Amino acid sequence: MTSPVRFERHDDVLVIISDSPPVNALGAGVRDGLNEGVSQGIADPAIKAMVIRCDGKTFFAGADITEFGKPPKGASLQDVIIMMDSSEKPIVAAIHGTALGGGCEVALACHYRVAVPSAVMGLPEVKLGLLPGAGGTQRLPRIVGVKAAIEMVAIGDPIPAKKANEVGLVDRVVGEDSLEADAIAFAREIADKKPIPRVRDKTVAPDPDAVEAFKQKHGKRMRGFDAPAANIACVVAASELPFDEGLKFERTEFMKLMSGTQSAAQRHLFFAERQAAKIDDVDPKTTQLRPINKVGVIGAGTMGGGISMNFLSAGVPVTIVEMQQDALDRGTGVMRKNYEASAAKGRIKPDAPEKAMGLVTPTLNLEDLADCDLIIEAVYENMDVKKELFTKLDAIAKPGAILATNTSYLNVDEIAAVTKRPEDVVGMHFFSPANVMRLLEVVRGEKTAKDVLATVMALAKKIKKVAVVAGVCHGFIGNRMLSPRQIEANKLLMEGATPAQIDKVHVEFGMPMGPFQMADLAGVDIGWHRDPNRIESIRDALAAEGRWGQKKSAGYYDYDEKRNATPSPRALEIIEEFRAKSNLPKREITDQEIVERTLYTMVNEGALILEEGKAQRASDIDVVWIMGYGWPVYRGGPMFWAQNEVGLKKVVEGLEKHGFTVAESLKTAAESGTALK
Ligand code: T1G
Repeated sequence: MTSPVRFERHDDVLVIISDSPPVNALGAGVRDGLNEGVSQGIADPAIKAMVIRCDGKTFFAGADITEFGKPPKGASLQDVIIMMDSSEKPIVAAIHGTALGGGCEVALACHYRVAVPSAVMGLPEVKLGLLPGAGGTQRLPRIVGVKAAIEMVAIGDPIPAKKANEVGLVDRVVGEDSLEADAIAFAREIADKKPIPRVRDKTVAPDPDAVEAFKQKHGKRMRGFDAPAANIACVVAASELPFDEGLKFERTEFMKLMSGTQSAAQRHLFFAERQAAKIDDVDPKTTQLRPINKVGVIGAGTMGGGISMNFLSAGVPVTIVEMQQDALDRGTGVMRKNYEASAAKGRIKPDAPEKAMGLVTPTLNLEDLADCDLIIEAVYENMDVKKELFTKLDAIAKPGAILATNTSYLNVDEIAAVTKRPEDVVGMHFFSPANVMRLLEVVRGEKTAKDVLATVMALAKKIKKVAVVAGVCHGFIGNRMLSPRQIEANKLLMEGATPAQIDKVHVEFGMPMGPFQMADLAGVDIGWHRDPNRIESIRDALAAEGRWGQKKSAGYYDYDEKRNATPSPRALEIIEEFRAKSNLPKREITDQEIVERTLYTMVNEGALILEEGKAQRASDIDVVWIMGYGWPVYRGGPMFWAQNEVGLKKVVEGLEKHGFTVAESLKTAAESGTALK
């Protein structure tokens, strides 16, 4: 098999080129090729310097993640890097695209680095539950210092070439279109410079204050993760240990993470997120997408405004429709305020709010949507209301316009059936706040056309959403699994558990909040029948007493003016009063029972969803729950967690112990030791 790495001699400079699409991942072939190329350059007396670069869209974007967990093949990245580092002839890294992870470490092992302006460099291993395993945690701080290094490795975001040049990570920013020529010229410039600069020869001063400050600032987002602390420990080691001992420390910490469940979960998510974008029976390469140059959004409330912002931020004009002028003004006002708040925090450019709002056309007339390529409704969650609206849209929208509903639960086929164009109807279920949450459930109706699906999936990527295709069923994927969790949580209250106990189990598990904290946030009165005399559940009893959650400073919990929650004696009284009426015996509930009844039941529902074909694959379900509900990334999603952390046999036993009917596919998978697909 031909090597993905070739060598080209330019007089006294040897250029070593990797051509391994899609991202020049440092797989065995690339490592062997690098090894061979550098060895040749060192051995060849005519060669005075070397340049390493990549063809395609990027410099090495890291180790080949698909190789992890498999028997190692070819030269190890560590060995290649040691050989590069020790070379008596200078090596120049010529960087474009995304020099990430092992790619950045290869660049750090070079003696010089040049980059095009659009290049970025980073060590994102922490996002995979890992740390740079080829010297990155030891070399990076020796260039940029402890403070900057911790930011880069413990958060994992890349930095642009200009910034890299400012902090010394890149020696020169060269021409965007003349990387190779400029890198060769640079190599000639430095070929005879002595001593050859080796990052390993530098030292880095300890900076305990920076370490402490980082932990203070980012402690919350690091909660539950193993990798961030390990990355920080390695950077600290770089400031305290000689280089080779620091390398050993890094290796030990790397192997600990690599063998843990968290990294397996985070690597699973990396591929799951990309897999979710693929529709098994729709080939994006042969499917002509519909052009989406103008979007219509009906409803300027929280959802409609948030949905609109996604398109406006991507530069797509939006016509936003409301029934009343004051609602329209309020909606666009909230959008402007959100943009201005982001600009004030430096999250977007100062002129971004004006640019985005300049693309909005507010109107009270549905007819103004006639020229839109995609119309998304975010009106009241009621089937009659939606049907009436889609009947009107069918008459107004131009031929070929995609008609999307943002419904969270309702039957998309039923909505499509009122139109003469069911093939143009699709569900686009955004998650609140719609301009923040990355998940988009794309609900595929029975008649939804393939080009409509492909168009919406491509559009999702453009507006930076992670789209997952769901089939038509009550609650699609995410909310359908939320349902058994809520039912069991409510039953557990009736049997003696408290909101605080149940929520604590979920928060300690890694969820951002538990079921009752979520109810108070969303509103205890959401979906309530509004009859204070009709008390059929604990929720009714709370709502009847005006305990509607955070917005009323009282729900399942009491809230102070800063919305800090404390267990509520009154809520516990209400629960006890209602419970007593049911004659249900009150008993001690264990945390394990709460896990089994609220989380195992979610997995069971996920198995049913797969059986019914309402999700394409188990990993899609994981993506939904991580991106839409805050399932802890380091547990890989409900289906991954059940299979890899708990074990399906244990899940089935737990469900049967509490009398649940176990999904056939779950039982079969548990018995046969296979995975849910
Ligand atoms: N290994 C294997 N495959 C990879 C890959 C990688 N590192 N990166 C991307 N791919 C695949 C991806 O699955 C997809 O495949 C295709 O390439 C295009 O990716 C020792 C241990 C580089 C910014 O974490 O961040 O180095 O779906 O859709 O949007 O210290 O890919 O087409 O079949 O994402 O243009 C560290 C991970 C690894 C970088 C490009 N490196 N990659 O984004 O394309 S660990 C990373 C990315 C490591 C060392 C440690 C992005 C990208 P398919 P894509 P993109």
